[in-house]
Amino acid sequence: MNTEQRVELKERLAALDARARKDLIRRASSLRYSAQATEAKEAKRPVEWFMLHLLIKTEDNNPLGVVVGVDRTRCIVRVDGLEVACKAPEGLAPGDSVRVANEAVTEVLPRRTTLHRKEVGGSRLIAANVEVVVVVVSVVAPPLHARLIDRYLAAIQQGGAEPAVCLNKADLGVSEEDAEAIAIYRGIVPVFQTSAERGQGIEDLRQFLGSRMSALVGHSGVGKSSVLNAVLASRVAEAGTVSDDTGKGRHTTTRSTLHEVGGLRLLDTPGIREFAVAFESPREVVAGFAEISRIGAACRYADCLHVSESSCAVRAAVKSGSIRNERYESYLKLLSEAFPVPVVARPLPVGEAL
Ligand SMILES: Nc1nc2c(ncn2[C@@H]2O[C@H](COP(=O)(O)OP(=O)(O)OP(=O)(O)O)[C@@H](O)[C@H]2O)c(=O)[nH]1
Ligand SMILES: [Mg+2]
Ligand SMILES: [Zn+2]
Repeated sequence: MNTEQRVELKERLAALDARARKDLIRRASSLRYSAQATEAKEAKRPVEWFMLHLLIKTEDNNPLGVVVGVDRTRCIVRVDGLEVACKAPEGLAPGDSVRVANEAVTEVLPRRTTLHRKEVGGSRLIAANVEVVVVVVSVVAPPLHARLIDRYLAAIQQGGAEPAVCLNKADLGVSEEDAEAIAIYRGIVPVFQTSAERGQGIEDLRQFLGSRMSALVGHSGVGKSSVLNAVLASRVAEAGTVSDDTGKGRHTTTRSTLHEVGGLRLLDTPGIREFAVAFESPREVVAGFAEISRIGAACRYADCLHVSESSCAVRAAVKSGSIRNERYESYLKLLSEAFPVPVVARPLPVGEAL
C-alpha cells in the first residue's frame, strides 16, 4: 500500500458507519485468507489492501492512478502498474493522483504539494504531489547560475515540497568560484555533488530520495536526465548526447515524465532558460528564503520586509555575515521584481494617521 492508497482508505472509511466498517474488515480478512490458501499473488498484501480493493470494486469502478505524463489534451495514467492514455482536464500535472473511467480522468484528488512557474497571464503547474524537488546545476557547461537556484528554492517552498540542490558534472572539475557559490546553500538545504557520467555522489542522492516521489528541475543541459538515469540505474530517460557542430543527435527532454524503477519515483522535467515565481504577497518572497525568514522572526516589526525598516535583524545578520550578501541581494531583487515600489508615493487620504 502506498501513501495515496492509505489516504484514500482513510477517507473512504470515514464515510462508513461502525457496522459497515466491521463488515468490510470481515470480508477483507476472508478474501485475504482465501488468497493465502490458494497462494495467490495478493496473499502478501495487508488486510487494508483488500479493504480498499473491496471499497473501490463495490462503490464505483474508478481505480486510483498517478499521472506520469501530460500532453495538451491527453495524459498517461499509471494504474496498478499499467499505463493508460486518457483524456485529461486542463491544469493536470505529472504526479497528480486521479481516478479514471472509460479512458478519461474523472477526478483529480487534492494535491499534497505543487510546483508552479510564472507564465504570461498566470502560473503553470509543473508537478503535483512531489515530496522532494532537486534543483540540478552544473559546472562549466552550462555554467552555474546561483540566482536561478534562489528562484527555484522560493517556488519549491511555496508549493510545500522539500528542496535540495545537486551540483552535477563534478568530473569536469569544480572551480574555486563554483565551490564558493554552492557553499552558500550548505546549511540552508541538502547539497549533493555528483557526476552522472562517473557515478560519483549518486548513491548519496539515491539514499536521500528513497521512495519519495521527487522531481529534477534546472537549466537545459545540466544533466537532469543523466542524473535520473544514474539514480535509477537504468536508461529510462533520453539524455543528451554530445552534439556535433550541426547540433544533430541532441536529446533534450521536451515533456515531463514520471519514471518508476524498483520503488524509486523520479520526475524528469524539460530544462528552461528563465524561471520566474508567481508571488502573491511580499511575505511569500520572505518565506522563499529559509534563513531570512528564520532570522526575520527577531525583527522589531512582524511585517518587516528587511529593506529599510529600523531594528531589522536580517539587515544586522547580513552585516555580521551570518546571512550571505548574495542571498540577501537575490531576495531584494525578487522582491522588487514582484512588487515594484511605486515611483511616486501615494498621498495618504486626509485624516489617516501615519
Ligand atoms: N562530463 C559530464 N557530462 C555530463 C554529466 N551529466 C550529463 N552530462 C552531459 O551533459 C549533456 C546534457 O545532459 P542531459 O542529461 O540531457 O541534460 P538535461 O538537464 O536533461 O537537459 P534537458 O533535457 O535539455 O533539460 C549530455 O551531453 C550529457 O552526456 C556529468 O556528470 N559529467
Ligand atoms: Mg533532459
Ligand atoms: Zn527585518
